Amino acid sequence: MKLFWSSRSPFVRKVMIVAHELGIAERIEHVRTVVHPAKPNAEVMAFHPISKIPALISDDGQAIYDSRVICEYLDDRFGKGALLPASGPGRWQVLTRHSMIDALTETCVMWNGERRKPQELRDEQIVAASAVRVTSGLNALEADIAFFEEEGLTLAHAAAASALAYLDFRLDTFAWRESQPRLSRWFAEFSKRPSFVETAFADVY
Ligand SMILES: N[C@@H](CCC(=O)N[C@@H](CS)C(=O)NCC(=O)O)C(=O)O
Repeated sequence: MKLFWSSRSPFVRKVMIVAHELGIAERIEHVRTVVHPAKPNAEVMAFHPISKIPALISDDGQAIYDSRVICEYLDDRFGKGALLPASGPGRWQVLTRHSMIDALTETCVMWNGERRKPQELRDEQIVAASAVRVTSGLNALEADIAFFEEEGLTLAHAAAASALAYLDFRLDTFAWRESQPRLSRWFAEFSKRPSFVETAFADVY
């Protein structure tokens, strides 16, 4: 399999955490990729028409995206569904949490992009609203912490770890740990997992 990959992307990292947890990380060839909203990447667009990463090319040549679909594909194909219940309320719980955390991550990516703009181009309303949304998402995770502490590993756990790591990577002045103490402790524990250590962010590609 090939993965359009970057060491800076929280969505790529989530997929690779899942791949490590499933023991299949070495079966995924990284295609180092640079993407930017202002510069659609023709190589990626040949597989993902909107030029987003991650995008996976399966062994039989099928393009699979976005990150949620890739995670579910890997779990189904290699994990026998270990990271997502097959049916029942538990399935919708994991899928809904995963979606919320992805929305939180998207907000962090947008926030980081806005923050880095020169002051005359920066929209301070977007910056302020991003902080409100992210705080609200983290509050929801803190309120829901029993799920993360007590359930076995799910796709939502991988998504949460990647989202929190991205905050440290790109938005480290946003101090969330004091107001989310249980989430902070859960994240500190998760950070010891080899799947997390092996997928560290780097400002390279
Ligand atoms: N919902 C998508 C989001 C992917 C996404 O936004 N990826 C960013 C990199 S972190 C990207 O491809 N940005 C390039 C662009 O927006 O053109 C997923 O979960 O895969």
